Amino acid sequence: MNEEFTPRPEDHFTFGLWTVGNPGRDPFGHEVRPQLDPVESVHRLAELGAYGVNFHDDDLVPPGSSAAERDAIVARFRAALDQTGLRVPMATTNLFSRPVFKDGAFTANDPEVRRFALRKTFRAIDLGAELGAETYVMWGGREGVEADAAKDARVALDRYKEAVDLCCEHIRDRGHGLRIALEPKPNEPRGDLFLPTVGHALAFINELEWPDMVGLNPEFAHETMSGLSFHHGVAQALWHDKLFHIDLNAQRIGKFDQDFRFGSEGIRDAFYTVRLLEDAGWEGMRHFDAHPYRTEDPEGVWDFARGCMRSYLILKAKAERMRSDPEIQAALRAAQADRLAEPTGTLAEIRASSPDEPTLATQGYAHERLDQLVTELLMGVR
Ligand code: GLT
Ligand code: MN
Ligand code: MN
Repeated sequence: MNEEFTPRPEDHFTFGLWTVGNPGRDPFGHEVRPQLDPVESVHRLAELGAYGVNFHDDDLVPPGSSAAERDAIVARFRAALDQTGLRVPMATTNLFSRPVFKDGAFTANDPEVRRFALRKTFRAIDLGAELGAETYVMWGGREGVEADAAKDARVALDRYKEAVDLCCEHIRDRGHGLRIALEPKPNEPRGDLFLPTVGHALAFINELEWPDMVGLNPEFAHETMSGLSFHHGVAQALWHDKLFHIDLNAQRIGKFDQDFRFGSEGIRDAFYTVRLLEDAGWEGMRHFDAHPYRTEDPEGVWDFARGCMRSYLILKAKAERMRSDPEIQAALRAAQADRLAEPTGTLAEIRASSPDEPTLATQGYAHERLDQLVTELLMGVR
């Protein structure tokens, strides 16, 4: 194995307990792998060179645990973190698995369900903060609807805002240093989910009580399910200074939420995403929210985890190569790529200018040459 692509903690790679611990259940079939002990995940991920591990409340502390059981589980988990140096940069709440959330959590019609969801979330926020998390991810898996007659989408957004504001208030009141990252998704498990894309979520943040505390956790699979360019969504989140976290995986348009190993599908968008994050000098966590194929046995899980990180590092090396490749750089000049950074001018300058349409209309941008060169770089012949 090439040394150059060996992950190290400074690469900031993280996994969820629910990712490597995914037992391979799907809507048509049962679990194919035994339950994985979170402490074993900590040790294996640390050995592979990851930086951290994230979790839903229920991934770490099984629902129904007593206070004493919770404390014992957390103490044992913390000991594994201390022993390995692995960190917990992000935490979240499971507001989708239990039957109580079938009509939503924060946007459930029944206020008692909403209060139950918020109390569960407050506890998960406290648990995350206790283990050092700086980001709290909010994925509204059940915030949506199938029967549109049953829920007014505008009122549901009132309730969604109310819930996010209450979570911010709880964080402030407790003095936690956490920021919230909303994770958009168009559908699955509900027919339609609220805050379906990066754009919807960005607009929603402007209506919140503490917009500075809330940003985004875009996921490769989720934007791709909508047929959108993931890296454009990430670029816009960065542009608004709202990229708080990122979920990397792989997905083909038009399929179910595949959550495949990063780089296994959509390699071009994956490449441009890595290049974007690296060019931007983004310091956040490169989190892999992906599942091993259902065909893997327990050992194959670690091939999956290694593969996610290795593909990121290979794409990062490709991005560096793109910067130093003279032919690609010449093609970029022919495309006038650098000139996009030139401001267009003041109102007076533009009024006084005389752009010559016929000349401008006939110029070529040499995109065929440029794109072929980048394609060949990705195909490994450059
Ligand atoms: C769930 C979902 C993911 C979210 C996780 C956080 S859980 O696996 O498919 O996209 O990021 O709640
Ligand atoms: Mn997903
Ligand atoms: Mn995700």
